[in-house]
Amino acid sequence: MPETPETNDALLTEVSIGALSLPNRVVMAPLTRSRAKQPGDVPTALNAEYYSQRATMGLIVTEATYVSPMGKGYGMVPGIATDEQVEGWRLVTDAVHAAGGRIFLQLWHSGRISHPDLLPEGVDTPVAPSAIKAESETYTADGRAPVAEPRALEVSEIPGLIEEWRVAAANAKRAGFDGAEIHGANGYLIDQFLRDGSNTRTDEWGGSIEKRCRFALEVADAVAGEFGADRVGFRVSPTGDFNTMHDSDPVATFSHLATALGERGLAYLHVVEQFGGGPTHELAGVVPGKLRSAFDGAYIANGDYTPDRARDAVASGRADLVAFGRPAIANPDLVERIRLRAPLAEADPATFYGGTEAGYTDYPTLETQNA
Ligand code: 8OZ
Repeated sequence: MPETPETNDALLTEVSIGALSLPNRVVMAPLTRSRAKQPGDVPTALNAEYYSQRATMGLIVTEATYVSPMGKGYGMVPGIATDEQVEGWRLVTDAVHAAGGRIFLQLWHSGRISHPDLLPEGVDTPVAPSAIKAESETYTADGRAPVAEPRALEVSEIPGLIEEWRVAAANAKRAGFDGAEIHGANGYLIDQFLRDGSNTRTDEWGGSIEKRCRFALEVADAVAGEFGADRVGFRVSPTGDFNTMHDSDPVATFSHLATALGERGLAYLHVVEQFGGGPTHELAGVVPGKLRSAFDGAYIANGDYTPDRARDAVASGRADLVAFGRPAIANPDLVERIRLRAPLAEADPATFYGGTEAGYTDYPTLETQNA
């Protein structure tokens, strides 16, 4: 009998990561869509519909979700800090589970990537390891705006910040998530501590690689304390320059971090190998292999992957799973299209951030498109 496509597709084999058994290796990448209910930054039934439409993907990682109002980096993004937000997320987890899926909440603090209009009443200045402004733009209800200059965190404030991540993880558990992904990528607070372009501290939270990794590892311990390490993942972008990020030695910095996260028994390391459409770092070809061998757990690759490149990465052992961003926006039935080797629809950037169902829940499946 001829082999059917699915029997030889490396992306469509089962895999265990940490405490979870997944039916395939296709991950929905975390994607900011800025459609939470205002005021309050609360997830709604529309968000539940969007995620549940995508429940055939082996694992869904939600959009970046702030752990505290000081960590809100863009307009209309959701949080996991209030009871109303927990109840909103409960709609999402119930809908995804009813559709047979699994979903992790991405826990996030944007640090210096923020703006006075996004911060709590009376606060004008975002926080960061060091008072170094990024050359980035954010968006508020009034449109695009440069991010503010941050102030450097006092040593005395840092334990309270880690506690916010722990509370957020407890809230995520209460909301019914299967686990949490810690956002340590793309130039937000954790990444600002990790890399020496944004962390110039000379106390116990900066300087050596060990000290720059301390914040990330204490957050990982706090989140793992709530969910169990085998339900926690961690996302990094070692060679990404988004949000004015730079490190003098990404191999050393991120190998140290990956080893330490592996020792803690985290379920997976999620690596942004290439930022969508961005420039390629001179070490982009080297770092993934180093991190894959440093980390004792599953490796999720991300960054401009097509199904063919993803199959190749899994079949060759370079990755255990692959996370898709833009293809997951435009193809709710991405897994079925991979199975059939059908063409993928293109996502429309005009509807990435903000708005309602247009460009959000109205992308057709092969079945609805041909009906
Ligand atoms: C682009 C626009 C808005 C948010 C990230 C949270 O890079 C983001 C993000 C990116 O992780």
